[in-house]
Amino acid sequence: MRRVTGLSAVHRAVDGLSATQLAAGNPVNHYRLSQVALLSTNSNYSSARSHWFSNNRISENSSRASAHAVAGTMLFSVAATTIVQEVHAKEPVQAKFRPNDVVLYQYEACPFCNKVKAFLDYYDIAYKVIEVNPISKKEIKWSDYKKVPILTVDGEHMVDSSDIIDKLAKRINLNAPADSSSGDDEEKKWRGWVDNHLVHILSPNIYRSASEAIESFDYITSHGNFSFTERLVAKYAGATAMYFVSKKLKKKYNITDERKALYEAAETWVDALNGRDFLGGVKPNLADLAVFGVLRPIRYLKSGKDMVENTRIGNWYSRMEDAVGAPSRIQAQPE
Ligand SMILES: N[C@@H](CCC(=O)N[C@@H](CS)C(=O)NCC(=O)O)C(=O)O
Repeated sequence: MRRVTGLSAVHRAVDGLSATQLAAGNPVNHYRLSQVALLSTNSNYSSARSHWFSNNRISENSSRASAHAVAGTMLFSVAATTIVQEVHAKEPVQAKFRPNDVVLYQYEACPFCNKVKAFLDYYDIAYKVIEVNPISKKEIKWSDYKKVPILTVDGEHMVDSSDIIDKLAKRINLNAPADSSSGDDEEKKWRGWVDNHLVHILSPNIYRSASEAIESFDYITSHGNFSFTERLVAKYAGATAMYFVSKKLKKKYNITDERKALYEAAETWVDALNGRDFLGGVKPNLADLAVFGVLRPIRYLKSGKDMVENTRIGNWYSRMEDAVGAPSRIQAQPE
């Protein structure tokens, strides 16, 4: 696992937060900001104190009391630095493998799109986002494939989140021989579990009741690309429609109690970790990124909060938030 210093973690986190993201009040960013505040408190404290310490070293007249204070301060600084150094870090790609122009066509709250973003963020690959209007889909008129995510990488079109990630992994030379271990089958198995099981539990949970459906659509419409009227209509019409659709999905995927299914899935995942920090061991693998990615849009909705309160998944989720770090998203040029 790579370690980072407190200050570089703070800089990365702050750098990655654009003004719009901050203004949007994204709950994930709230979490990240509170972490940044915590980290920067420690870092500023230690650097301010070290400065103070060096000034005092110049003085010939430092008293015994101030020497004690300095010693205490240094101890604090060392302790603070040690805590900060436990941060799990991103895994930037070697410059020669880094793609130049990456554009993600997405819905902000779509679990498949968030799976791709978790990969891009963790590997620190800069990408532009085009938010697709789910009603007109005019942003993807050029494409025969009408779902999201769609990723264009230096002009190559990629579709379907798992295929996109496979292609990107190859492109950035992830599966270099030194990396391939007996863990590969396990990684594949759990990536399949995300696509074939975990994602199907999400909709029945976020649209479980009228109030949860409205909460979800409030999030979707405030983060998505909707016109003013569409936003008003979509919030209530969408919530009502999805409330009923989610009951159908429950039947289709044989789910009797959606919350129980979500908690069971979270516990199954923690069992799979088998005491490791990540399924990948000391750092996340593609299965960690997939589980994290699809859970990210629900984490701060009622269902996600319930999941963290009622299962053991919270510690792993926090480690993933640290490892994936701030978004590597960059501003798309206006057309
Ligand atoms: N298997 C695809 C599923 C993609 C998918 O179903 N995306 C949804 C959004 S979450 C979609 O675009 N649905 C069609 C629509 O909105 O019209 C993947 O993994 O990318």
